[in-house]
Amino acid sequence: MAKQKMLAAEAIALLLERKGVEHVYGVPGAAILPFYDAIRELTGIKSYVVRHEQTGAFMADGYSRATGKVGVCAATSGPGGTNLLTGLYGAYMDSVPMLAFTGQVATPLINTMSFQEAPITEMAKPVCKAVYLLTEPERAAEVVHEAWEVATTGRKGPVLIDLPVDVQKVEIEVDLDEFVSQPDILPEATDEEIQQVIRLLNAAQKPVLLSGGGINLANATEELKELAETLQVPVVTALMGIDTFPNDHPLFAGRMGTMLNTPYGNKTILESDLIINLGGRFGDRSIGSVEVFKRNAKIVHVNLDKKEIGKYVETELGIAADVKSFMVKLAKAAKEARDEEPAKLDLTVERQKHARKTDFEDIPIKPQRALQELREFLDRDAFVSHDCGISQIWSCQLFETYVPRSYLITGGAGTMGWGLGAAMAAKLAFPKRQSVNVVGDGSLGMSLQDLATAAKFDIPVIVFVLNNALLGLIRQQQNWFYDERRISTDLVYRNELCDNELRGIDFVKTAEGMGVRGELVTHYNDIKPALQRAVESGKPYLIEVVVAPDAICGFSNDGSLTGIDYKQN
Ligand SMILES: Cc1ncc(C[n+]2csc(CCOP(=O)(O)OP(=O)(O)O)c2C)c(N)n1
Ligand SMILES: [Mg+2]
Repeated sequence: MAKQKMLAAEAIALLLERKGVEHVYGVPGAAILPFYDAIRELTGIKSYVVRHEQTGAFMADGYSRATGKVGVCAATSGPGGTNLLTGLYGAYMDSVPMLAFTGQVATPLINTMSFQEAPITEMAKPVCKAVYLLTEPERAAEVVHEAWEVATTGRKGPVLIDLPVDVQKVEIEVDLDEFVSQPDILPEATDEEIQQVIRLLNAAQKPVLLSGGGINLANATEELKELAETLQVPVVTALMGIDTFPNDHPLFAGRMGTMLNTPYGNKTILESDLIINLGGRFGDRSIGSVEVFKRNAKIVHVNLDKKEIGKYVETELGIAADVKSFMVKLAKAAKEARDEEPAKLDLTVERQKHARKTDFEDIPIKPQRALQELREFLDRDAFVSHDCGISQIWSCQLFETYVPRSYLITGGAGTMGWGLGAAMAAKLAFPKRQSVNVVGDGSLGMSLQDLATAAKFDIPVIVFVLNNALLGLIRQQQNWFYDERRISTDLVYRNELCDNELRGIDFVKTAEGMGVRGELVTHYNDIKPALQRAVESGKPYLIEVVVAPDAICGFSNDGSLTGIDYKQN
């Protein structure tokens, strides 16, 4: 097609639509209005106004994690943009491809401390894969195209594009056909590397595959299953790989971590003599003390980003390559190298033998029991999103997953307030699947305003609040590591309108004030009926579960994989 005349903002909006963008999440302001106007006038992209830009970024992030596509958020200049920063940081930590558009003051006002001017590209740079300040209007489409390529190729990540308001309004001539994405060509493991892995596997008594977040990012869960079944080797998942392998598969051994673990997952790692890390990064919260984790085991580390290899853990063999093609090649080479099929391994009985207890009958309800009821009720492919806290840790210890990209979690950042936005975006992308935000009361306090977004756009998410009226995780740390010296972790308060000893905020009343139905649950037998009503309503729904404030979560108290008392419940 020939060049056409349009505003720079129009070129951006049209190009986003061509690239398949369906939604923009954000809050407009004067400096980003040309962008919003073009979205409205020229595209079928649906704009969701949120009640805090941070939620917009969390929605873009959650959309991307759930779909594998690029989530897009937008904000105005100054505080609008700075409100996106936590969201960008969380996406960067977990290598999530997303685009953030910010308005900027008019070019002549930049660097004059003018109204709502913030140096957003400089502020966002350390937490983005790339940042752009659009100064030449005729490059608008080119810059967006480049940003898209950067976000989606190699190790993925968020990209911010700052758009001065005057630049958005300049008429340019552009041919949008020039900006078509090309397939990403990734480095592949060499034949020699594959043979080295085969030799290490042959020499090992107890090899294990450790699955990280890169397996989801590479859409390689089928290849992982194929590889594990070919080798008949146990699979342990790291935090970001939690939903990369069906948790009822005979080869599933569990989860590894200092907090976010299952007993059998850690045991399998600690007894292994060869750990093949597939697309993970040996996060410190996963491995804890390197000496305890590594012992005498040999390590193979496959990661697209060679900066990750050998960063914390000494590695016998580091392979900077695409994990998907690596697994395909390794499975093929393993089949060729052997004379007979390996014996079939079934870890189901062992896994169940080591499982943590969940069927508590205490009142107030133990969080473990609440999560058991939730898992039993939900469909296998339901989305569950998380914030940060002891509720999140319990979920990571107990809540089984079966379907890739269904377990949404802010892994590297651990951001309170993240899960509601993520759950809403997943539900928008997959309206037929259930979508639940499992959230603590403290964390919901950081996203609460966006229940109004769920109500306004009629997004039938379920908000499952585990209310212990505490910053529970921090309280447990005060109890354990600071001799019970408690400060600023109690969320209860009293006055003539509010006297909820075990609840702090009355979330049911609060939700109803925003047009979201709510129910209070104090007995575990009432959880499933409440969930049933939530699903049948077809509306956003909040279930406030009052949980025991003194329930203790077993996680590492010395920072190592062995420093865990699994009986502590
Ligand atoms: C934005 C943010 N601020 C502070 C923290 C530190 N932090 C981690 S967990 C936690 C308590 C969370 O409380 P709640 O959501 O009620 O969960 P609980 O631990 O009680 O289950 C805090 C304050 C954080 N992770 N994120
Ligand atoms: Mg709490």
